[in-house]
Amino acid sequence: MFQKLLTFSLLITSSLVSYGQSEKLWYKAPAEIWTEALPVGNGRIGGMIFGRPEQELIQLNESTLWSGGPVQPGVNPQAASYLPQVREALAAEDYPKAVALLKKMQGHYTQSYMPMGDLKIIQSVSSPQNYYRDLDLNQALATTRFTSNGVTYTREIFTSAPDQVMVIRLKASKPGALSFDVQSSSPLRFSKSSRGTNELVIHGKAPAQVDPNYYNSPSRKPIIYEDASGCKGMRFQFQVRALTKTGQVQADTAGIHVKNASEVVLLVSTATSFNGFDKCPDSEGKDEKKLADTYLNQAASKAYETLLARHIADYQKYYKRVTFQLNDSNTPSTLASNERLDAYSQGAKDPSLETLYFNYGRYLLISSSRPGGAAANLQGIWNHHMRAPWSSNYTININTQMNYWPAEVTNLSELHQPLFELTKNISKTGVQTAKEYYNLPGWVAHHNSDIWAASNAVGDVGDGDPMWANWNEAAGWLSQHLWEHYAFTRDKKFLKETAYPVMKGAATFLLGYLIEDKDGYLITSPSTSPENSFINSDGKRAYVTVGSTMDMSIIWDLFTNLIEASETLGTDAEFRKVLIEKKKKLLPLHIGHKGNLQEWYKDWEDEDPHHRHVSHLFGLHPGRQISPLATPDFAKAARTSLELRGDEGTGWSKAWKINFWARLLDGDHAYSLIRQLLHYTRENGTAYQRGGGTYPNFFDAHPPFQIDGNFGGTAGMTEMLLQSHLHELHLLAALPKAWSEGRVTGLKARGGFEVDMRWKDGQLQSGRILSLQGEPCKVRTDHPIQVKGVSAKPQQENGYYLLTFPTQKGKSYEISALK
Ligand code: FUC
Repeated sequence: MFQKLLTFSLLITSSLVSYGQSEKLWYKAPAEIWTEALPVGNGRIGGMIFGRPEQELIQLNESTLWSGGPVQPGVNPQAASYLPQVREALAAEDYPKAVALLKKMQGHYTQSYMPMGDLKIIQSVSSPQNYYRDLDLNQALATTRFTSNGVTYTREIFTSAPDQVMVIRLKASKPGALSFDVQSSSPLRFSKSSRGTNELVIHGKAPAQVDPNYYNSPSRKPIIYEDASGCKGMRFQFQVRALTKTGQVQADTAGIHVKNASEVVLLVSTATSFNGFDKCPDSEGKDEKKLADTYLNQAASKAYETLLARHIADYQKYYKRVTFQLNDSNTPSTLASNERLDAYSQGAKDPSLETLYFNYGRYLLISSSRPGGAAANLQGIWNHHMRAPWSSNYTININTQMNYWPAEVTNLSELHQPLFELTKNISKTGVQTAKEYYNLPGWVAHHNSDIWAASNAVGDVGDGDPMWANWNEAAGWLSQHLWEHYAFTRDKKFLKETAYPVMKGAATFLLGYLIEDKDGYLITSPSTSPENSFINSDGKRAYVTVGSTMDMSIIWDLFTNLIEASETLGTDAEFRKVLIEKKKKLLPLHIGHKGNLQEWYKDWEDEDPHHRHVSHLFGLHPGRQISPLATPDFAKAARTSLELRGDEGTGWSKAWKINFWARLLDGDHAYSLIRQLLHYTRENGTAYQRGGGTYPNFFDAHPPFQIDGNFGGTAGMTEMLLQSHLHELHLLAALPKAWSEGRVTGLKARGGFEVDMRWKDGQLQSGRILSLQGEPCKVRTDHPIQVKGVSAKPQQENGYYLLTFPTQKGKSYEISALK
């Protein structure tokens, strides 16, 4: 049938699609597989829409539906006693011994993010024609349309944040021509009931334990529902109600049966019993039934048009803050989004495909991370696997952080909040972990977490490979996000009440953890460089060592931010003094024999020179320790490191490299990585099977699907346009030749600035800087600019122009090229 659809679809496409689209994903055929389906979400409820005429499938998620319950204390009571032995082994360079001992410092694996269920709409459709489906990023609205026997059927789907339901409207162009059945099910344990004449309810239960997909315990099943000892799993409900003024509706446990209607609205309401990271979701859980009922009844009291208008207004409050346009290409309007991506992968120029990807990143963040909700996980909120890749958890040695890179810079600051909440929770379990696993004060976190805010080294006590499991610098990295939120917003209350105590707790652990090396430098021990390995002095592969560059750079970053924070707040002078002293003694960056930035304590060879992690460049991005402007030698070494690593990598690795090259002020190299990240990737291996790319639905292909690449890509594009990590606004910092003409509005810079820019022939023409805090503004440009009403003239410095001017809070400043 789908082949047929493809042929018929050509008839209608040209009238529906505007030239060079950057705000719509659209297709000529329904999704056959998950990575062709289109995501909708309100931060909590997620749906993947397949757009199938006869058997529509909407795969559902709820962001708090995870396996398991609160982290158990006391899993490994002996753990801390191994720390001195690990350190001794490392001092003696006995790496295998250190690894064996470190395995004894692990706890349980994290729990897994669960799928919730499937909603099916079964409609008998003979020979569908004129098929079309899309996802409109401007309105966060998905539409499927087709004709059959002269009737046009239209389905519109959105997930509303203000009304907390998914809304599906089905319409037939001919009165009474709409007949279908709604069915629901769940891959988890569930029972079904019907309510009244028009409702279907799924009552479900998540497992008490789900092991990661890469781990098979010798002693238990990977999915366990009955856990006699611990807390039983989370409950959930999803309810579907059909509302119509026409036709007949009847419900039983087999489904909702609609006959001869003209228009029907289906409301999908969901809730779980999740009640916080430290509450058993069963015995101390919320009343999920009551919650789902309330959302459903409140939404049902509103007309479809009202629900839609409220949804669009809420969504656009975020989405409209930023616009980004590039000089347009000759994209033929008849190409569907997957075909466009394919053509692009083969070298076609399509700037508005790049801005579409940028807009999609913002769409995905607005749809997967809302204040008060769970943080976006490895798959955002969209997952259909029982044992998802890497548990679809919070992988905090890069991935979760990358999810939030676009938050501040693309003016979505509030959406950063779920990560702060997660960080606060981890800082609480992290105190226990610091005590139990290291016998140290403060808090610590390792490379994985989950909705229960796990902070221990994972590995089922001994199974995890310390190469990834025992990396213990996540607290510093997560703390960076708290500081960045302050840096962009200047919200002192947030800095004082939320950020500072968490940052201080992370530093407190580190002050206890750092030890002196033989030269008197402070180093971490044990230490890894996430998931990478080296060839040690005996020619053997090793990966646990001391003082990796990433560890030291994260600590440098944390101490630097904390020193600034305590100065800003005028608190903790004594503690600040300690940080200043210790910061001076941190093991510094080193340049290796290849001219590269050294990744390891010693100048060892890489075991895998093209490894996807580029952890040692943390100081270049997202840190601010290395920059071509402030530390040119280290920036040069970082460049060499990137060249040695090569551009290949997973989706997120390529996305990170866009950010790195942008920070090296090399727009053309960053751009070549955008082209690689947008490499058309198919699940079935038919084409382009190399790592790292973009699926037909524009989800990032690690592969498999992992959302970080989408977010990292959007952030990287922003970093090419505007940088502000060096206490100045660097306009068009890494503009590639391919983006010679364009316009962006609403980007945010540190210090409380909002920036619009218009450029031509690669040069800034005009723009606007809105000062939200009244701080002095220092602007760096390639060519001289002037600010209306400001007499100061730009000063030349190393090929750049610097212009500093005082600003008034709330005032906009017009900028233009100085002719
Ligand atoms: C880390 C990465 C993998 C993947 C996983 C979720 O282990 O090295 O590439 O992104 O996290």
